[in-house]
Amino acid sequence: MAFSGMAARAAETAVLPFANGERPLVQYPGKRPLICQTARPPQLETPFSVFNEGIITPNDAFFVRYHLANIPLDIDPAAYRIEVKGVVEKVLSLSLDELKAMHDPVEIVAVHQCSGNSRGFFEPRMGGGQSGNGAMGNARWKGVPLKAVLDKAGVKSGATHVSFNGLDEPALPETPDFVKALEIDHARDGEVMIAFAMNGEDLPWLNGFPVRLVVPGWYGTYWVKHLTEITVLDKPLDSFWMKTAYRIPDNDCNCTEPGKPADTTVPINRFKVRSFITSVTDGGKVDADAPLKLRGIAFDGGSGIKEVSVSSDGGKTWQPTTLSEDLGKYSFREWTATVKIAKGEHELKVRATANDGTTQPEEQPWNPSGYMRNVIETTKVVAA
Ligand SMILES: Nc1nc2c(c(=O)[nH]1)N[C@H]1C(S)=C(S)[C@@H](COP(=O)(O)O)O[C@H]1N2
Ligand SMILES: [Mo]
Repeated sequence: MAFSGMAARAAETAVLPFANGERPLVQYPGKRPLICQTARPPQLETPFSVFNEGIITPNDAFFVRYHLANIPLDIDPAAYRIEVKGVVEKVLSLSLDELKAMHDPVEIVAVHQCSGNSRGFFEPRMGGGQSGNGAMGNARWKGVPLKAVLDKAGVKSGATHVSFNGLDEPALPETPDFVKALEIDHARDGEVMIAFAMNGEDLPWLNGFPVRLVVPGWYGTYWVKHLTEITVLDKPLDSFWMKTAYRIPDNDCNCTEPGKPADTTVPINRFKVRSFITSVTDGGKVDADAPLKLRGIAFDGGSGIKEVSVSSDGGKTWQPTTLSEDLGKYSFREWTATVKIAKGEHELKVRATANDGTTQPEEQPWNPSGYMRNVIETTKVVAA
């Protein structure tokens, strides 16, 4: 199967709500027009209005992120193999059929989110993709538990980590290949999955066809696409993408003073709790003195959403919202509320609390890479 790798440029431009936020809309095969961050490799962001359409993000609207310019353009599913090697009893080379036959398929609804989702909102700004809030999505993933594959290979004692590599390769020899690792217990928790389907269809090409890793509750950097190599290790992975990139300050706020490097860092891990209003856009006009229905989404790193509150007076007072159907602790959770506001300008705010007791900060702590943004969001509206 071949993928053209070419995008058509849509007529419109998207404007993300921060300085230098103009982006072309581009349409790749299998995708609707999406916000283009970079073309080579493709880095596409979901227009935020998509999150108001439903709790599941459609495959053709799902965001795309790659690091290396040479993305796979030709994949033969019949010849595709996943190698399982390293500190194992038996090296495996699995075809897609063998993978699927290994275990009854499991399904999980889980949010996938780039570490740098919302980076463009940080003040002061930092380098890296200047994303709005669309480097995230929620899908129903179907696949085989990674544990079943590791058990089949037989993990030897002394194993500490498992690394994951996909088909994409650096264009230049000096660029390090994109390889990521999880600790062995995490890899064998039964939830980490080798997914072959998303929302009832094959994975879209740009989201990792034919198989990708799904690491529920963890930032997207671990969700390796076009997965072909699984290596069981007896020491941490020595890779640029683990030892230098995708690390966060090792302190309670995972933050530093702007411009100051962290004393010590750790690999990025679980999502911080977030929530958004999706039914009203910033700067929108609403009716004064009439019931205003609000709707939005919330999620966290896997404890599940306990409650979501909204404020229509800039955070002075808060009222509870109603949570809709629970699709599982890793999924977006829809919330709704009705507020009434007088004529004039108002700041709507939304704040989620997770079952683990964590909630969102009023001020966004800063970190040098612009990861893990989760400040209480503010949506300004004018009631007339
Ligand atoms: N093979 C491969 N897998 C990858 C990456 C990559 O560059 N190559 N990027 C990672 C990062 S940082 C993110 S945020 C997600 C993006 O997944 P998506 O393109 O399906 O949205 O893929 C992850 N898996
Ligand atoms: Mo990412």
